[in-house]
Amino acid sequence: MSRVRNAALQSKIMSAQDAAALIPANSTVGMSGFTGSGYPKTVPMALASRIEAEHAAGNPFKLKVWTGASTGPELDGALAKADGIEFRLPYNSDPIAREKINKGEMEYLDMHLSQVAPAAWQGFLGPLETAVVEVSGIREDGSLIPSSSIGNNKTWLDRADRIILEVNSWQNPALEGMHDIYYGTALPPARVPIPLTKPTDRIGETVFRVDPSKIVAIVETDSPDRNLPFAAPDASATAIAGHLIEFLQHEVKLGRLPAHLLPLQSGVGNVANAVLAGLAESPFEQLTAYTEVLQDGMLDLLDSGKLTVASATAFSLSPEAAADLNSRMEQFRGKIILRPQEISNHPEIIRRLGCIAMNGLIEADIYGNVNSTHVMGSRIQNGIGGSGDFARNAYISCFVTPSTAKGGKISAIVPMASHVDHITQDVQVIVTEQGLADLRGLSPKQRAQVIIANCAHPDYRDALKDYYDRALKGSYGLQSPHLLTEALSWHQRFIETGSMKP
Ligand code: 0RQ
Repeated sequence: MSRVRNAALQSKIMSAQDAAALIPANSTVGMSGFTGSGYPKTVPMALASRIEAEHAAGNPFKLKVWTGASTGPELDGALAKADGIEFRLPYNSDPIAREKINKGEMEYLDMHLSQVAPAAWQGFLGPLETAVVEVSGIREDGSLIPSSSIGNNKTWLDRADRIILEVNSWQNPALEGMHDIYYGTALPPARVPIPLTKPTDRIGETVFRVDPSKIVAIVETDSPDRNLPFAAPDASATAIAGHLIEFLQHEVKLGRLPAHLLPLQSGVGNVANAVLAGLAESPFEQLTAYTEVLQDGMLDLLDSGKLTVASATAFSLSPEAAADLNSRMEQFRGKIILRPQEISNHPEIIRRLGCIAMNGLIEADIYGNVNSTHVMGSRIQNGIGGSGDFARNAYISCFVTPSTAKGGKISAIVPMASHVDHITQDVQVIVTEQGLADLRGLSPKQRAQVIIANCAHPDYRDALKDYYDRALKGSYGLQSPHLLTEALSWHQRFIETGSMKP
């Protein structure tokens, strides 16, 4: 049976090629998709072919592409390969697009994920000509059943001049009812409190409302979300998880955290996923999550009953976990709520709920400034994603990382961060496999000592201590001592020699 249950809309069903032909050249497209789930799969591929043909004919054709977060190879990969993206926001992890950005061939605006929808409404991002959104079905009344991510879809559907829908029958119909689309956001001065006080609260509707006259095409698909597998937790990730869990247990013992903790937020990446695997082995029970993405580790926690409920905006699953979830969606229905990213990441709610934030990092400096995005200060890795939304507003903001990268050639703890996403005030706990630095209540110089002693790798610890000791003598000021001619020399050495080691 067709997933397009509205009789009038059935007349809009067409091929991906015909749908892609409706997208104006050199315009802005708002695509669905968040961390490899719920992104359109056939229209972007057809669009990429069209762009290649236009380029071959000598015609300029580049798009501004807005999404929820990262998508998949059929979207970012295909469009970037076709040189079809002039400007991209707000978060990317596609390797082809990353390369184009780092070669200066694509403009990339890396935004806090909670701020994208408001910025679109405020008009700061310019007009949105077309929305291309994957849904898992269209109901008889024309309302849309969301797919495996919500992201910015509500905003794209509301703001775009025209809408192209991909109705993906690969997605389990049991997704229906899992979503909570809040229609109460407004611009100041009409903004009101968001009535969400527990991760389990439902404050909206299970479907998207849409103006049917704006729907110009519907493409039926049957394609899996294509996400990358997670690396199995190694000894380093397991040690990081161990330190963090010991810290949380200690906080409970001191009465600074409730026995069932506070709603957990866990970021993207292998290390964050490993921490979740560690929680599955921990004595904690009846946990909750108010987070952005549900990774394999979150599903395992839900499965084991350790986690009672998880609120997020998207799944971010390995292919195996995605297939497993898809085959057992009913079992998870009462335990998962997917919301728009402006709600999953809303500072007001994160602060109210008191989330425990756990995110990855590229590097941290001895004062606890964190770089989550730029390798050697200039090469984008992924983007800030939701880490800033959570880090600034969390009850406790933790960052997790191996103490070295690239086989030990790079220290994740450096004298001065080569780029800063999270200022020292937003960073309360740093964990590496070496140990944990609890920075709460510490001044910059106190922080430096704890970070160097607890988090740095032994190969780099003495050099960091030496730098800090000399900075104490030679710095212009002694609040956050630095030797400016030397502060970024480790990065320069890596660029020149392939290693930060002297
Ligand atoms: O590179 O893939 O070439 O091997 O970064 O590193 O150690 O596997 O760690 O997967 O946990 O990712 C910060 C990137 C960590 C991620 C980051 C290289 C390393 C490897 C991955 P390779 P690991 P993870 C909510 C939260 C920002 C967004 C965020 C991230 C690759 O956590 O993108 O937190 N965070 N969102 O070699 C050079 C260093 C490096 C380095 C790591 N110091 N120098 N390369 N790498 N450290 C979710 C969303 O917002 C959607």
